[in-house]
Amino acid sequence: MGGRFYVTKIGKHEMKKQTKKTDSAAAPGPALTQELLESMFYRMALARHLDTIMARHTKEQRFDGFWHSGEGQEAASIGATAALRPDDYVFYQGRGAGWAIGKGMAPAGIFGDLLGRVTGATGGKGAGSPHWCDPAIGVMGDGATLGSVYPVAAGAALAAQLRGTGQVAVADFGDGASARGTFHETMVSAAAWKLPLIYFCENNGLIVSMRLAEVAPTENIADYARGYGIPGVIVDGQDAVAVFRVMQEAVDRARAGKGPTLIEAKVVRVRGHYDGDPQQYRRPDDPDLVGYRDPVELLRSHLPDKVAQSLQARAQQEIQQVYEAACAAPVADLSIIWKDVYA
Ligand SMILES: Cc1ncc(C[n+]2csc(CCOP(=O)(O)OP(=O)(O)O)c2C)c(N)n1
Repeated sequence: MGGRFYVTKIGKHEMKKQTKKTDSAAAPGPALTQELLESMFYRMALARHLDTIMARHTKEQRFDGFWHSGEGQEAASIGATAALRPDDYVFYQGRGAGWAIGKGMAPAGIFGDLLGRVTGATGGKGAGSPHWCDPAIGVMGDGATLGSVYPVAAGAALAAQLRGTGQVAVADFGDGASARGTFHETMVSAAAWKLPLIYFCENNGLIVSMRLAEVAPTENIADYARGYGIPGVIVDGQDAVAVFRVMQEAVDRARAGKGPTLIEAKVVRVRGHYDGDPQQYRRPDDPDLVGYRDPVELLRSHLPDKVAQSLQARAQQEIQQVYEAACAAPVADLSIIWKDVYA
């Protein structure tokens, strides 16, 4: 780690800031090669199969929580994470497991936490609720309190900026969570300090049973960016390659010290808010559902049939095995709730 330091003031704290980029800071993000497309497809298939199994599990077994399906929204998380380096941070409120799997997290830790088993990434603490994490690869966890991701992601981005590591932080959120004060408050500072922070909105137009259009002053979340002087980009969130490309541009901008970008991926929530949601507020001929394009099929079109088939079969097998192993693993002892508690 090279680089000269100068001291800057952030509030009352004096902090050392690097003036030169380090070797790791200069490292570019991944290019869209055939190998990367295959890896994206495999990860998307893992996320989809995990979702399918959780839907079945929720229906057939006793599940101590809610499964918030991400089916249909996988192109957003898989496309976005594919443009990141392993040491970049993701903080998400996303549905399903696409952000964690896209970043490279093993499904065993995810299932272990979901089912409250000792094999979970947090030793089973996340039972029923997606609180898994893997800080070693920048999977910083899911914020169950909407709006909690922005300040912590901004903090990670500030730390990366001060250390001069070239890392970026991503704050993923739903359209409903853009109404939180923390969204706007952090954007002021992130834009002013040119933090390497990417705001990533998965806009499915639904806030539980409410339509965004009923409660928001703007149709596009990306419009908010203009007020803070940062780029706001809208992308087809069903298309992982399109998402990858806009994310790559935002990442390059952030690493170059040019500050945040707000990306809005227009996505479709295929299932209920949670599995078991009777969805009385939604008809099967909802325009969203009628015009739905499956992100798995869209990504498949970039690969030879045989390759896609084999990757999908492997992913299905891996998820099934990991699920069975989690079901067979010991249930976590309640005393773990006192572990890793700092105050
Ligand atoms: C501060 C806060 N308020 C309310 C909730 C309850 N809640 C959980 S998800 C949700 C809707 C979120 O909608 P959106 O942000 O659009 O994400 P989506 O569920 O569509 O993915 C609400 C209101 C919460 N978790 N946190």
